[in-house]
Amino acid sequence: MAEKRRAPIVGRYTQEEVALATRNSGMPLEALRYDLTPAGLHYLLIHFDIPALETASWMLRIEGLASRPRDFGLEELRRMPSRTVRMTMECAGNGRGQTSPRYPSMPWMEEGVSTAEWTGVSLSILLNESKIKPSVREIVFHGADRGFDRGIEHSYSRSLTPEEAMRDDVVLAYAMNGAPLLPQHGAPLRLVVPDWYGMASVKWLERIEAIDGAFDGVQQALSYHFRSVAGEKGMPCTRMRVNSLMVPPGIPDYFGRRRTVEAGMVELLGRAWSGDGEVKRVEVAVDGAWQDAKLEASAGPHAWRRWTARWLAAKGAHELRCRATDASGAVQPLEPPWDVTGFGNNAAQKVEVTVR
Ligand SMILES: Nc1nc2c(c(=O)[nH]1)N[C@H]1C(S)=C(S)[C@@H](COP(=O)(O)O)O[C@H]1N2
Ligand SMILES: [Mo]
Repeated sequence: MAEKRRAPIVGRYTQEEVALATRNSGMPLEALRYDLTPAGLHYLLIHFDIPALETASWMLRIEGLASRPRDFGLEELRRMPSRTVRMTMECAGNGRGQTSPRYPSMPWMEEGVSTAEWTGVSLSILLNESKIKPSVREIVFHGADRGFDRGIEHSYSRSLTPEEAMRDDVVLAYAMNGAPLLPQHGAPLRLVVPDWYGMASVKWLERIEAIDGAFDGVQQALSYHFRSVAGEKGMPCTRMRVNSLMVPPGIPDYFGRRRTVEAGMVELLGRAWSGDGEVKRVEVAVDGAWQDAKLEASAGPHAWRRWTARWLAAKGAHELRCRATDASGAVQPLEPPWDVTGFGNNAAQKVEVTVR
């Protein structure tokens, strides 16, 4: 594949980045207060166009190395045993807009994350029914949306190993937060892969293909790799790195978003998550002095965890930060980890505050 990689940018955002940022949308940080992000506040990342799919005529095809390849309609899927997973999903490019030099793409600051309950059929049920052959090495999920990236035309498609695909909580979802899936989130059916960065959760699913090799599609083999220099093969993005955010306290300035807070006791509130084991610790720093925050009970194995901290705010300018540690021992860095494409930036959030 002749890849046309875009040149890195330092400084102001380009018109193309602003256009991507208005088409897609982040979760406003004040929505961190909800356990479940209301559907209209859930972040969105749509590479091409939302495809025009008619639920009545839509079918999901399972094909490739399967002894019983076949099609499923939505009504049939709805009649099968259902499963609901509560899952925090974060875009692998979240935080890219804060790296420098940065890769020209969706310039997320930190709002490319949300939590929803997805209801549908366990993928394993369909894979068992279609009798996937033992020689299968990858399961490919083909979306109906199509376009160009880096000069190559393709449909949005991603793959998983059979081992990942057979996890019970990997679901083909037709509902979100108890309501029918919305067009922008992948209706009539999408894949959801808990613990992984969002790119794995293919929307507008049309076809599932079992293959005996490694899938070489653009979104699998070229995009979504950690690379320290352009051109190298890199390491695929998979599970979400440990991360956390706080609801910025006080009231914002309209244009610069800087916060104004009243002096006195301030209750800080946030969420922490990781795709690599439970969140074990959250710390908050005021002007660089770290203290443990209070972690609330787990909200499920794939969902963010609520935390709170009390801050006796004294008059003046202050910098607030938070950072989480997960069960694997990973802790958020203070500076963005380097990646050419700006993936996996889990650097501790910074909130500038004026206390009056
Ligand atoms: N078919 C298809 N699936 C897709 C995408 C897409 O553009 N097309 N974007 C992916 C990316 S990069 C992310 S982060 C999540 C975002 O899901 P959401 O828009 O429902 O929040 O969907 C993933 N699935
Ligand atoms: Mo993403």
